[in-house]
Amino acid sequence: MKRALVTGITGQDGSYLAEFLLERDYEVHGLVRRSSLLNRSRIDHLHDNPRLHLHYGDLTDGVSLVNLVRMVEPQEVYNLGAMSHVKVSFEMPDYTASTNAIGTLRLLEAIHAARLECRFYQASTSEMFGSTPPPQNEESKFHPRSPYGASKLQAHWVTVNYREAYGLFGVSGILFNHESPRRGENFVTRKITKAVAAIEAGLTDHVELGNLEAVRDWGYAPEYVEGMWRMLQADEPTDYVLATGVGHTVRDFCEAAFAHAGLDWRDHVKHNESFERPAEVDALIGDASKAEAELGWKAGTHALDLARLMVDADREDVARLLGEG
Ligand code: NAP
Ligand code: G4F
Repeated sequence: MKRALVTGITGQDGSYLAEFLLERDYEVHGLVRRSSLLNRSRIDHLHDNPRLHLHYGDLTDGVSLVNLVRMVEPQEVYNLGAMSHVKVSFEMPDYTASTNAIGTLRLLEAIHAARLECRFYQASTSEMFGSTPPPQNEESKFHPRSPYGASKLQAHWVTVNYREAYGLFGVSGILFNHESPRRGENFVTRKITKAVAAIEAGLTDHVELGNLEAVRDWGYAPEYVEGMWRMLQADEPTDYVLATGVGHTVRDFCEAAFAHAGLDWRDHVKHNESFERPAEVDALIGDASKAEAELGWKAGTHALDLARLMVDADREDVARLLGEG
């Protein structure tokens, strides 16, 4: 039985990855942060699985990482934990760098110090490309536009460095935006689909958004976690882009989500400049041909289908809440 350690297991991707690994008979160890209220709703349904083990720790606490790596002795480590919100990273740059950049270094050093034969996945991001025009692939220039993007770029290079310096099987997965009904509620897709469901149910009449012109390449999170796993099963460690290859504006996503409920987005979307960023990433559209050729990975769900799928899931949530009321 393989043992995997997953940081960020309570997040969108961590929850899908935990499901995926448990289905493949892995023993899964997840790092969870202490909080005053339990924050595990995305993995509650896995709670009774005897192969799932949760441990307190934090990417800002090197000792917890050293102890955890020594205790678990994982064959695969997936470093998904991060302060993952681009706008918030402008408000918390120090914490963002400590968690995302130095946290990755702490984890890699814990693995190196334990002299473990273990494969390491780093959750890198298309935000590292920043202002480089699309299409972006593994060879494109990095030019991050936020403390988040810069922190992830440092983590990317640290992963490459441990691969080159110590022969670690370290992989940096450069993933473009991927969404799902489990997406955090303050990312734009989920904010929109949740608003559509609430407006349809008469709970509110509008949603406030920032820049509608940004272009993103939105894929479906469960497909992307399979791509992460495939990267760690490859013969050689290298870096891969995962993306759908199709770009849409935030406006397009709004239009599709509202239209799915028979609504016109222009009647319900208000502009609020406080949701704009000090520096925007205008367009991210990925070229995942390397992942397709070497891993047999290809995105199957595209943005506008995703908008409909997420609206349906949020409708069910609203119906359940109203039923309970
Ligand atoms: P997410 O839903 O925001 O989940 C982030 C996870 O990191 C949560 O489990 C969170 O714990 C944990 N975390 C935050 N700070 C931590 C710390 N100091 N120590 C330990 N854990 C910490 O993010 P996601 O969408 O699943 O993304 C997963 C990873 O992929 C992230 O690294 C993200 O930056 C990267 N990524 C995401 C996308 C995307 O489109 N989703 C694209 C490219 C890269 P709590 O639950 O306690 O907050
Ligand atoms: O949904 P977003 O916040 O995602 P963003 O900034 O692209 O970052 C996500 O994808 C990255 C991969 O490229 C990940 F690394 C990162 O962790 C995260 O998962 O914003 C998408 C776009 C932006 O251009 C933003 O300016 O939507 C625009 N937007 C417009 N109004 C808004 C809003 N974004 C948010 N969050 N909230 C708004 O009201």
